[in-house]
Amino acid sequence: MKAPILVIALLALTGLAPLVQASSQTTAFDKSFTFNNFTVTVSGTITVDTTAQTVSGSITVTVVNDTSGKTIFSQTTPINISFNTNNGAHFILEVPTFPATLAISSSATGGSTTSTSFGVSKTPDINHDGVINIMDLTSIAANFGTSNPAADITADGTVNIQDLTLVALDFGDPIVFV
Ligand SMILES: [Ca+2]
Repeated sequence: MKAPILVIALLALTGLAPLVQASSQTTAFDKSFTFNNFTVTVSGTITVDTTAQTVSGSITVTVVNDTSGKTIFSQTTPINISFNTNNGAHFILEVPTFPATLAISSSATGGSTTSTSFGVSKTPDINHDGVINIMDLTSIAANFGTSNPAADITADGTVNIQDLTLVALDFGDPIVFV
């Protein structure tokens, strides 16, 4: 007598499943950060598809010089990134500001809820070869304890464990040039 009940239960679950968790969800965001005398604003819309394993959408990055009040950078960039681990992608938005190239370390995660997170620093691609790898970790190590601004990517005045940790966190991540 249990079998029919099980069938009904399974049918009910099958009907509910698509409502509980869609594979593709879109989220909007608008966040501002203060870094190294700049105000950096990151806004846009991102869709995370956990079936296709893609992150897509567009992100607008605006950088204002806090001293002059002038907008020194403003650009909207399309995002199309594939991922094959976890429920989302981690990527770097590289912003061609002068004298330091800024980077926005970005995460977009799907699943039951879609979320984004961002953090601003100088670019962790210290030698500017388009990849974040052992060469960049070596640059941090070689300048450890100094005030070399190229390796002080957190801009706190000293090349230290925080810079090393940031490069390690961003290691191998795709770089999107905005
Ligand atoms: Ca590099």
